[in-house]
Amino acid sequence: MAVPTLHSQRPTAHFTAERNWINDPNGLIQLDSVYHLFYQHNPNGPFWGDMHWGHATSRDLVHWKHQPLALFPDHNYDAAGVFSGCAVRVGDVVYFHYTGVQVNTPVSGAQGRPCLAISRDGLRTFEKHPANPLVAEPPAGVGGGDFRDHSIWREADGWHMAVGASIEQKFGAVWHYRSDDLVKWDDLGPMIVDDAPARNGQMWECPDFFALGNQHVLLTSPIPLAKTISMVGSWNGRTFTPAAAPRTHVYGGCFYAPQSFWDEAGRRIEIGWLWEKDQPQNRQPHPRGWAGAMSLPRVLSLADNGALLAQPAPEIERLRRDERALEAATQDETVLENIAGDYLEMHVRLEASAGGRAGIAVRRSPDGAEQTRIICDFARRELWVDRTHAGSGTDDNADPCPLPSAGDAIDLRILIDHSVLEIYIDGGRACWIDRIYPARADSIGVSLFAEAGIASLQGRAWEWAE
Ligand code: DQQ
Repeated sequence: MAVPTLHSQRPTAHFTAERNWINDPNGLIQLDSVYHLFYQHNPNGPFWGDMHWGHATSRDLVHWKHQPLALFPDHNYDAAGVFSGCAVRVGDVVYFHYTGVQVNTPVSGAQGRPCLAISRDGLRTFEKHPANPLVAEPPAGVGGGDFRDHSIWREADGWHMAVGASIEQKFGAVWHYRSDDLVKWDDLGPMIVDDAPARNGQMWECPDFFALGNQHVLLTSPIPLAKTISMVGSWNGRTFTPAAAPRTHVYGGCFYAPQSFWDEAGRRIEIGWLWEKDQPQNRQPHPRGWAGAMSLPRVLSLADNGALLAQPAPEIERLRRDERALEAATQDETVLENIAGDYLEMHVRLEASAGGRAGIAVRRSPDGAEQTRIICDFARRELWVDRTHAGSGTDDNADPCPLPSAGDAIDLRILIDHSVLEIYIDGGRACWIDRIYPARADSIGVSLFAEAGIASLQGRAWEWAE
């Protein structure tokens, strides 16, 4: 077998900026078959700050083309940053609601207000609206630094907007507005206020709210949890009532601030920001010169039992080359002979003897000194990624992911794109996304291991190529 080329730590199927910093996806929309990804971007350095909106386009959700910067902090009301927001289309006109930050200090926080930019020429130019900021003050009880990020949808009675908020800097909340023209917004009060800040955080950033099947879904990224939570529930036009306590949307501790949109094929597609784990201080320049990646585009759906499912968009399968069968068993560890690399995909069924503990090591050096271990503990009923020997970067003790199904076998779809590892469990019923930075050029091996009992796996694997 040919030795695969070792690429850099920069992912290629996952979007990154050519240089400098990126965070949240913004303004996701498909227009005349072209997908548009806008994103939080500091064009002046590989660290968080000076927020603009970057812009990229794709025809297949796999290959992205960089476009000129879309939104600049060039007005008094957004001088301290063009923060996150969304896009909606009315005929040929696209409306971008974003958070204009006038002042951003550690003391007063980001003084965010809903603002609007409009594109009338197929997303080439963007005009800020003269009525900005569209909402002059945050609602009473919501601090000025705790009011930002937008999700907009249409109902029979007009446009609705959700804004991320906190009540008294204690309870996560989402504020609700309604409009006839996307410019003048009426305050309808909170659509949800959380009452469990110890579990669900204190400020709900980046709400993403949408109908899915006969349910409604709310995704939000609470401060200080550093992760996204999901809720499925019911909507009465004024308030959202989750059917159950919020769930961790993606495990692994680097996926944040996702946004989703309906594409022209009627799919709800989500993209989230993946931060770097080898640069904990996001205000320091990253030595690589670029920082931040987007997750693969993920199709959201509901399972028969109402659980939220996420699966990579099928377009990703176009990267597959040279399908091969995988089959192995071990009481200890066995290196898989017919798959290796830093740009590949495996889809396997992993099985352990009753109550065993087994897993798959990826980005593994031949001597095993460097490796990233995906571990399934069928007794504790948990999966996690052990990054202790994965290379550089912090091991931030991300919470383990509860196994979504019963039994001593699990379906794992593992996608490796250089420094990004995405793992889809049991058909997207759970997901772990991680960042890994092996130092060694020969850390490309894959092994099956058993830590307790016997392990076996069966499945298929592909190297990826553009
Ligand atoms: N990122 C943006 C904010 C948002 C935060 C600023 C979440 O609008 O609340 O870059 O990562």
